Amino acid sequence: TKKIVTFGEMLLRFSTSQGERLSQAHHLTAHYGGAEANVAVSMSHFGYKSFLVSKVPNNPIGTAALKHLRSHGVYTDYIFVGGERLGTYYLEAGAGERSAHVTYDRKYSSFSQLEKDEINLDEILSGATLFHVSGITLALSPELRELTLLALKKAKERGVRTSLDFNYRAKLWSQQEASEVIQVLLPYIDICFFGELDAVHLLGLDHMDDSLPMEERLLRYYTIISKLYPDMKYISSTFRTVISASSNRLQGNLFTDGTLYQSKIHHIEPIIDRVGGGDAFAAGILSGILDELPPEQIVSFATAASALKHTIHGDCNAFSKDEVIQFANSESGKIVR
Ligand code: KDG
Repeated sequence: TKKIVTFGEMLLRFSTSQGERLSQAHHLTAHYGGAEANVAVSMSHFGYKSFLVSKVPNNPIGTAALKHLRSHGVYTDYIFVGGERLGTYYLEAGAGERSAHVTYDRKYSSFSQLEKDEINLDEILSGATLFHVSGITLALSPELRELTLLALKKAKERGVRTSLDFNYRAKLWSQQEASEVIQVLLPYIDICFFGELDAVHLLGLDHMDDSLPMEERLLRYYTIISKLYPDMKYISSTFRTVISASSNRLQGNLFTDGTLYQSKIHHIEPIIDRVGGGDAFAAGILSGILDELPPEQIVSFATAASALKHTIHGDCNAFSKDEVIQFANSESGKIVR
C-alpha cells in the first residue's frame, strides 16, 4: 500500500440548519474538517496508507478530532498533541441566491502554533509516495510556511511527489501575501490545483478575453504556467470554475502534457453539503495519478468523487474507489452532457 502524507490543520465546523441565520440558531451541527485532513480521509477510503501531519490540543476536543480521523482509517502517528485549542468555524447555511457564510474562530490554534523542531520531516517523508499541502497551511504562520518549503524540498530530493491545492481563503490572508508565498513554492510542485481566478490574482497572469470559452482560457493559462514551472506535470482545477452558488453543474479539468482533459458535467440535485467538494476532487486526481490512469479517466474519477461528496453531510468524502468508479460510469439521469 502506498503511503501518502498531507500537512494541515483540523477544524471543528458548527453549521446552522437550512433557513437559519447564525444569530437565530439554537442547534448547531458539528463536523470535523480541514482541507488536508479531508484529502487524507478520501485517500484512506481509496485504499492508501494515509497520514495527516498536524497538531491538536490535549483535551476532549483534540481527542475527538483524532477519533474522527481514525474512524476513517487515517494514520495519526504524526499528529502532535499540545497547544491551546482546536480551531473552529461556523457555517451559516445559504439558500438560493444567498451564499453560505463562514466565520473562522481559529486564532492561536494548536496547529497554527506548531514549531519547526517539533517535526521530523525525514521520518515523515520516509517511504512516502506523495506529500500534499494547501494554501490554508501557508496562510497560518511564517513558521508553517518555512516548514512547508522545507518539506517540499526534501520531498523532491527523495523523489516523493508533491501536490499543492491553492485553496485561497481571503479571510486568512491578502492576495498579495498569498501570491508572494506561493510563487516561492511552485518550483517544487509536481501537481497543482488552481482555477482561473488563482491564475489571475495569485500568479499575476493577464486576464484573458471573457469571450473565449472557459476551456480555451484554462488551456492558455495552464500552458503558460507549465512553461514557467517545468516540473509541474499536472495542473487541475475543481468544479469551482463551473459551479456557482446557484449552479449545480460540476465539471473537472486536468491539464497534462499540453492537453486539457475535461470530465463530463454532473448535475447534482439536491446539493446536501458542498464543503469539501474541492478536497474530494483533489484526492480523486491524486489517486488517479498514483494509479497511473490515463488523464481522461483521472479527471472523470475525480469529478465523480467530488459530485458524490456533494451528496453527503460533513467536510470529507467517504466513498471507496470502486464506488466512485461505478458512479462515474453510471449513465444515471443525473449526468448531463
Ligand atoms: O475545503 C474545505 C475546507 O475549507 C474546510 O474543511 C475548512 O479547512 C478549512 C478551512 O480552513 O477553511
